[in-house]
Amino acid sequence: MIEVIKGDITKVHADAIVNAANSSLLGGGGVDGAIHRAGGPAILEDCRKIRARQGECKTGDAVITTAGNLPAKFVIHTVGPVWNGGSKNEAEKLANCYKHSLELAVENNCDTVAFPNISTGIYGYPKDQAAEIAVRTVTEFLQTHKKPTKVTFVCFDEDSYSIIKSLVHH
Ligand code: AR6
Repeated sequence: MIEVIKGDITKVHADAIVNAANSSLLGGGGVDGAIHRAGGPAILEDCRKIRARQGECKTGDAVITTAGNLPAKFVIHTVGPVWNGGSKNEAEKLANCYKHSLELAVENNCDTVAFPNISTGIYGYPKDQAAEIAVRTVTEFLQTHKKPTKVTFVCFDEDSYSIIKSLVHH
């Protein structure tokens, strides 16, 4: 099932929450900053280990770490595309963020996963187009996999909340 809520993802009790990170995996502003602040240094420590092992995280890919002090068990860090007008494969890259995050959640036995609205803040992806991709990709995944059983879209602002909500209830 898909649930849509308005709020702060750092407060959500899901098996995994997803972070809208950047390729460095070393933190930033927006939801990334909030997750590292609330989760504490254990998350950054894991991110550094991943970087040492594989280097940067490519756009559309995802990696998993501890959730530190957060109520979630894991944080899945995915790197959304920067909006560049739409002709730079942004849509495919954004869909990959959702798909790869869900695959990683399944590999780690996560039954509940919470997503922020990836790329729609600092990276400038138009909210309506991003929402359509998010809802379509998650819906397809849930239809073709047994797990996770619940995906929550955690919307920080009223606009994103009403856009996602209208797409999910069709
Ligand atoms: N809980 C849920 N959603 C949030 C929260 C929160 N606590 N805080 C912000 N949002 P953004 P991006 C929403 O900018 O566009 C960082 O510097 C926000 O309103 O966090 O993918 C990274 O390091 C928006 O709807 O991520 C990267 O450099 C959504 O989260 C860059 O920003 C995503 O906004 C990534 O940019």
